[in-house]
Amino acid sequence: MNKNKIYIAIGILIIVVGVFAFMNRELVKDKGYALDNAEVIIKVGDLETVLGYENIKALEEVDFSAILDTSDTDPKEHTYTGVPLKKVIEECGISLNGKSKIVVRAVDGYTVALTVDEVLDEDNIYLAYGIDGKPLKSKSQGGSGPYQLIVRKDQFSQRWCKFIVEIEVI
Ligand SMILES: Nc1nc2c(c(=O)[nH]1)N[C@H]1C(S)=C(S)[C@@H](COP(=O)(O)O)O[C@H]1N2
Ligand SMILES: [Mo]
Repeated sequence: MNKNKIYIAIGILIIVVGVFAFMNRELVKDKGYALDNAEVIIKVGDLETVLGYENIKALEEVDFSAILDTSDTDPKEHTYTGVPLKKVIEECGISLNGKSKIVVRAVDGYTVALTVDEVLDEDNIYLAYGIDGKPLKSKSQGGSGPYQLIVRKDQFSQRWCKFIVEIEVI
């Protein structure tokens, strides 16, 4: 048996193990931060724009307070991080002029409809990706993100659409 062949085989094995270790490191990083490949589809007619976390974060990031009140928890104020929903729509070159509603859809089929007036209202409707200084985790990680609609004026949080996948302007 040629000794060189053994060395070459060992060398290849070391490289393969190294590559897998590197890939795994990337996966582990994703687990801690769901936002890395979090995308939202913005739809108007046949036109679809896909926005990633970097596109959204760059719009007009703000921290704001909102009171989460669910059927099985007492009202609790949180600090959310996100961007006004109207900025997200504008970013896609969509004008709300003459439109009738904005429909927000989630991965579990949950759907929330908003009027144009509500979306244009100051300081009410946000696309959030952070809560109390931490990223919103995805559904599979036990969170309400990576994106959640926050309607500050909605007293019982029932329109705070979790796990958003698509926003359609109609
Ligand atoms: N995608 C999705 N979003 C949702 C819901 C849901 O079932 N699915 N429930 C709503 C309701 S009724 C409440 S009170 C808030 C908070 O829900 P939580 O109790 O799961 O935090 O999310 C809202 N958004
Ligand atoms: Mo609820």
